[in-house]
Amino acid sequence: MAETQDFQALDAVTLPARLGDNPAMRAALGSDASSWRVREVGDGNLNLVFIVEGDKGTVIVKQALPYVRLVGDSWPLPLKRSFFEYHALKRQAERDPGMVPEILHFDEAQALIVMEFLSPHIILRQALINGQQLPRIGRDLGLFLARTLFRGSDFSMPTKARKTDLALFADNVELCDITENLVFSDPYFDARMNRHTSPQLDGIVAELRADRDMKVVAQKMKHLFAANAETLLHGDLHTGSVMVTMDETRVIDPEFAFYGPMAFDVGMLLANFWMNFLAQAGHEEAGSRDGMRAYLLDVIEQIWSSFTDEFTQLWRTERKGILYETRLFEDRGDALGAEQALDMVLHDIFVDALGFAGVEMHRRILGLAHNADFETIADPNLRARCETKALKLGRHIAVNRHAIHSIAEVNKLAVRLEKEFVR
Ligand code: SR1
Ligand code: MG
Repeated sequence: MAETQDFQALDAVTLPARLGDNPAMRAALGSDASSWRVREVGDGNLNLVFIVEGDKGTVIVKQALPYVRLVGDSWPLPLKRSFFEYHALKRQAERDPGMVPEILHFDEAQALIVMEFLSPHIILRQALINGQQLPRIGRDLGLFLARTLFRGSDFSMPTKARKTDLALFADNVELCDITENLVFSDPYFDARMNRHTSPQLDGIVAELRADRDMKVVAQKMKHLFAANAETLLHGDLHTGSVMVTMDETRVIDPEFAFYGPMAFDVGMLLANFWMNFLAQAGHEEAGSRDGMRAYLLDVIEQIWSSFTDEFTQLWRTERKGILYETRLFEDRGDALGAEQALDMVLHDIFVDALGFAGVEMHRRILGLAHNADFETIADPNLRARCETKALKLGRHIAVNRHAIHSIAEVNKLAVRLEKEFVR
C-alpha cells in the first residue's frame, strides 16, 4: 500500500512532466505531454482532482493527499484510500456496468487514479440546487443500490470470495473512523469541529444534544455501521457523489468503501434528496420551486421502488450465496418461504435506512461537513428555517423508524414540515 515517503503531490505545472511517459495517459491524450492543458478542479473535502486535456481527448487525474484537504495537514489521512477507491470502482463496474467512470490507470505509490472524464456531466447536487430535473436518476440510482449491495453480499457471492474481500476492505479504518465520528457522534455533543447557523439554530441544537432518544438511535445506527459487515458499500453515497446529464447517471468517489450494512448507502442517499427538498425554499429567487419539489418527491419514491424491484429480481434469480439458500426454499417447493424472507430483508433495510437518513440530515447541518444545498442560501434566517425543518424530519424518521411503513409517509411529513413556516 502507498507509503508517504515515495509520494509527491501533483500540481498543474508538474503533472505533464510526471505523467508524460504514462502509456494510458498518452493513449488517451496524445503523446506530446508539453501540449497537455491541466486544471485543478477539486472542490471536495479530501483530494486533488485535475482535468487534463490533450489533442486526442481529456482525462481526470484524482490524487489523494496525506491529509484532509478541508482541514489541512493538522488532520493526517492515509493515502491508501485511493487503493480502496480503485478496488471499489472495479467491483462496482462489474456489478452495475456503465454506472461508474472507467479507470485508465492506477498508481498505488502516488495514490492516483486516472479515469474517464465525464462530460457534459455535472454534479447532481449542483443540478438539484439549480432546479434541474433529471429524468433518469430515480431509476438509475435505485438499480445501482440494488445491484451493488446485493451482488457484494452473502446473498450472492461465494463465501470465500466475500470473506477475502471483507478482509481487504477492513483496512479502510481511517475513513470509517471519519464516518463513525462525524456522522454518528459529533452532531450530538459540542465536538470541536462542529458548526451550525448561529444563533438561529442554537435552541434546536441544544434540544438535540439533550435528546436521549435521538442519541440512543444515533448510537444504535453507529453500532450497525460498525458491526454489520453485510456488503461492500460505496460508503459516501450523497448527491455530490453522482454525476448526471439528462440521459446518464454515474456514481463517483467510493473511497469510503467498506463492508457495512446495506441500509447505510440507501439511507444516506435518500437523506440527501430530502435535504434538497427542504432547501428548495432557499433557492426561489428566480421563481417558485413547487415543480422541483414535486419532482424530488417523485425521485425519492422512484429510488426506493426501483431498488426494491431490482433487489426482488436479483433475490429470485441470483441468490447463490450462503444465506436463505434455495435448497431450503424453492428447491423444496417453498417459493413462498423465500418471498417471506425477502419481505423481511427489505423491511429491515427500510427501517435501518430511515435511521441512517436521520443522522445524515443532522450531521450535514450540525457537524463539520455541511452541504451546498443549505450552505448556498445566503440569508441566514432563511437558511436556518430550511435547516430546522431538516433537523426535525431527521429526528422524526430516526426515532420513529419502526412505526413508519412507506416512503410516501416520509414524503408527506416532509411536505408538512416544508409548509410549516412562512418563508
Ligand atoms: C473530513 S471528510 C468530511 C466528509 O467528506 C466526505 O465527503 C464524507 O462525507 C465525509 O464525512
Ligand atoms: Mg467524496
